[in-house]
Amino acid sequence: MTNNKHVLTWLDEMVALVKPDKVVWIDGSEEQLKALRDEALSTGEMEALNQEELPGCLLHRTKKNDVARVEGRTYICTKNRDDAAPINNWMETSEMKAKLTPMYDGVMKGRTMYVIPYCMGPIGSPFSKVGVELTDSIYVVLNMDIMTRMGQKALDQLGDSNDFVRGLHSKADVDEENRYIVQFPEENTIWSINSAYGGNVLLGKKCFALRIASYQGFKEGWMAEHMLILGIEAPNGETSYITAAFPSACGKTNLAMLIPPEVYAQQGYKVWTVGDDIAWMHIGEDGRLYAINPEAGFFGVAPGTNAKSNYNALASTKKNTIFTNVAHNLDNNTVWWEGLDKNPPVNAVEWTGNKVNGPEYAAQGGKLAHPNSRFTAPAINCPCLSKEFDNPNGVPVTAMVFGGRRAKTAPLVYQSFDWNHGVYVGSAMASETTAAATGAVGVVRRDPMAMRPFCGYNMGDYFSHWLDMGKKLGDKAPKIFNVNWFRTDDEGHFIWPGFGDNMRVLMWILNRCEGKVDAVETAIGYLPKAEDIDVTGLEGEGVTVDTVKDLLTVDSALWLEDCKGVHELYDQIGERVPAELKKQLADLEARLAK
Ligand code: GTP
Ligand code: SPV
Ligand code: MN
Repeated sequence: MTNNKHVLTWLDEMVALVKPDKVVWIDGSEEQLKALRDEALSTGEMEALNQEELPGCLLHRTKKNDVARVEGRTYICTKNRDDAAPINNWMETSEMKAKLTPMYDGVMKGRTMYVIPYCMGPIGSPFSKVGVELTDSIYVVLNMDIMTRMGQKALDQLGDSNDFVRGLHSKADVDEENRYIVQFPEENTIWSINSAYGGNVLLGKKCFALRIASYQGFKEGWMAEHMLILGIEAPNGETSYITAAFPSACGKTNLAMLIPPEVYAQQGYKVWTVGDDIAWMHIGEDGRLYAINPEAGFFGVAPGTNAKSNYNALASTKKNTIFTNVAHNLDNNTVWWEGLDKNPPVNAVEWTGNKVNGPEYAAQGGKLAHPNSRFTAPAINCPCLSKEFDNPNGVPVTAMVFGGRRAKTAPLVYQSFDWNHGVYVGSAMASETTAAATGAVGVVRRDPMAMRPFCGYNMGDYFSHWLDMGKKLGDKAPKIFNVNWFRTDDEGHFIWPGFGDNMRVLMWILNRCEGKVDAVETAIGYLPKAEDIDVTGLEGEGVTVDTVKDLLTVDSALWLEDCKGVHELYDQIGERVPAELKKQLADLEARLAK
């Protein structure tokens, strides 16, 4: 399929290491994919679902010990410690290779190795980059087919170039004690072993498009961010684009596909999805920042997805989708998860593979689907997919938004004073942890720019890179905002209705960017006047201007306490934290103390 000697030489080396019985090049043809699906069905790796209701859809269950990213076993390996540590797990490059090489030695004996050439970003885009993933998992091949532009076209894009990411994955024994997800950014290389789940093994996604790409962006002057990209089309036909960074399972897919509330739909506003998880951003010829989505599909959280909360996401999963760790509804051979509807199937197989009576099981507090169960859906299925999805130049970014789950501190929305202050706001992000990674759920942790698990180099250098990008962009830089959909009342209920209604906040953001609306200058940034967030149509849900006022309150004592957490983070990152950000923090504390 290729004469690229860099690819072939590396492949020979890896084959000699893992010693597969057979090597199969993935060309991306439907014929080859069909044969692989049939094979996975025959071995039970996949189950076919109701082909009338869910044509082309498959169900997969992972091992119980392999259901999420494993941050504790994810490493960034560089020659020098300070180039990756201390936020990342670090090990010196050759030391890690020496540790893993015996684990890979002969690991594919008796197995087939699939060679997957794939392209992150539209084929033909100057901003796209190619990777090759070697894997012993058909599940990986079928998911990569949905998530990336895969096969011969990726090799054509690469040509003779040596600029490709070398990914080696083996599920091995799916042994969690020997699970490693390792990035070598200085060598464009990823080694993943002993997992067969999502972000650990679909190497184009977090491993390449964020960890390796963030380092490439640092070296080459662009940005790889954990951000959705959406367009809001005004009644006059003009579309403005917003990118937003929220930590895992904090609402990117939902926001990217939101359905405008009646008050905006009536006027002719439309929302278009460009991406739901990752944005690669470059400065364009006109000096503005342009974003592409490097992915071709959505690896979305299933629980909570329903026709009301996210119609577009649900619609995206109706054909050619792979479901992982959801419940199997045996009554009609479809799938179910918590929050799809209120009726768990009576005749069900829960996500670990046991037959259960759904309603009884749920009544006892059992979860039929794993909280981090996911769908892998082709982007082309999405009813609101932007017509710019394949635009090789990307879309111009008007506003950037940061956000997380904060029960108390952060207001519904505020705007940073300027780019550098906005970088501070991103660096100070914190969120309650979710099921997207293994470990405790609901603990507040600092997650700068939602990149804590995904930054492929020193976080201090990463902050400097953000500040540098702002210098280059000058007055063409996007405006930076912070949002929080997750404030709770005294009973722990979310106060803001969220989902589609988040558009009300996005409209304030765009109005600010267009200079159409005033704001109140406060210690933390510019806050909206409550009446400038349109709540028309929310009366039924008890949301009024007073609710918005409540959501916009800022408790200085809580904020000063929170600043301590930022100090701790900066201390932990150490000397590479830019002086500018330390000054921003000191200035904020001074304003709050007044
Ligand atoms: P990753 O794929 O892990 O990066 O997650 P994500 O950021 O795309 O999050 P997603 O949109 O899948 O949402 C995760 C969870 O947050 C789901 O359970 C949603 O129902 C919930 N959620 C999303 N948006 C909102 C919102 O506006 N309000 C509330 N209360 N919950 C939300
Ligand atoms: C996330 O955790 O941010 C995800 C899912 O998007 S995974 O691909 O597993 O990283
Ligand atoms: Mn994500």
